[in-house]
Amino acid sequence: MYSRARFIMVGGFLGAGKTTALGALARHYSYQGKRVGLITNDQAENLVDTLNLRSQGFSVEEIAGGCFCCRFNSLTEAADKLSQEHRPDIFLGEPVGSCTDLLATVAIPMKRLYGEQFDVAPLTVLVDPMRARKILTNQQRGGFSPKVAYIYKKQLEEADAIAINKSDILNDAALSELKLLLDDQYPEKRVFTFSARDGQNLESWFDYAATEMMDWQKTMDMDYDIYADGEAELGWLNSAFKVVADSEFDPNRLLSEIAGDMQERMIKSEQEIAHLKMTLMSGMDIGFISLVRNDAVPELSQEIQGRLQEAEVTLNARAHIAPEDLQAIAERAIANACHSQQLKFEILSTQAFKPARPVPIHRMSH
Ligand SMILES: Nc1nc2c(ncn2[C@@H]2O[C@H](COP(=O)(O)OP(=O)(O)OP(=O)(O)O)[C@@H](O)[C@H]2O)c(=O)[nH]1
Ligand SMILES: [Mg+2]
Repeated sequence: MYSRARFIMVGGFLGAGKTTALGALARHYSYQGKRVGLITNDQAENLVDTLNLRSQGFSVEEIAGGCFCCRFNSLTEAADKLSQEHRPDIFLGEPVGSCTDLLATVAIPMKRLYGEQFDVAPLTVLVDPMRARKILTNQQRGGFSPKVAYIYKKQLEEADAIAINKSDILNDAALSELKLLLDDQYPEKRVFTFSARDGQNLESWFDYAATEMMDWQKTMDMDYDIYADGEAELGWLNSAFKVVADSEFDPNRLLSEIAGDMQERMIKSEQEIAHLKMTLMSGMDIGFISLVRNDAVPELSQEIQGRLQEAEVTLNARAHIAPEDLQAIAERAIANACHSQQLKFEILSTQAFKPARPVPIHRMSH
């Protein structure tokens, strides 16, 4: 008889740093000799996050085609698949960044239906401090509509713990201001502050996620009409394309130029980027770039050393814009960046859409 595995979900809005934090959590538990399995999730396939976590050597299952709540059976199937292959002690799940009501639709059903297999950890919700400050102080709701801001705030409301991520970009005054805002609007929540990317101040959160219990008595009202409308105001684009050069090209420049061009066009059309991310792969080489707000700088979180002759790029963009406009902006940016290094490109797949209304398989209270 095996002991129960722990299921840890880390939520938070698009670009808050969930994948980065889950990578750090997975490394931490692996160093302790525990087996870890990760489950990524999106509305469509071809995920930058899956490529990212697999490239770090972790076992990852991807659930595409809807959020955990709408694909609850796929979530448990993914856990079974990981169990057969690796028998993880710890499952780490990353819900879609525009998803909320996770307590009622994922955590409680997991406990009620699969409580013998899984011990469900408390829900930590990460925030990007710049975006949180704008939304909590209502500054044009951080570039988003009231309905998207509703989803953002519901994510925080249902959290057992809120983690202020990216502490490395905050000075002491800004951090105190954000803590006061959270304390005022979400009193009595446990608050962590860390930098998942730099590995700063993570220890107490690692311990919390590994040992504490979820508050099962909490309940949260949800207006599924506002939730669905809010999600439908976001445009989603998952695409993949191939580039080939006659001679060699600079892959980091290609990623930076596409991200920079898309950012300029989004700013010009006054539409807010939620998260634009790309992976460029060629043989064993892999590079990542990410842009989390219109007013941020694209971050090449992993550069490729040297020049390449060909590569495949996976692009995932989520923004407050109509999907067809997002696709047009991406295609223009890809064409321009390829032209600037005289590359030929071929689009391999494109999915551009608004997320469909969430219809949870289960919605339970304790
Ligand atoms: N400065 C800083 N950047 C960070 C930190 N953690 C994550 N990031 C950056 O934030 C960006 C988004 O990080 P992800 O981990 O992909 O965010 P996510 O929440 O998984 O995003 P989605 O899956 O698209 O919702 C990347 O450029 C990361 O490198 C941090 O602690 N400090
Ligand atoms: Mg992610």
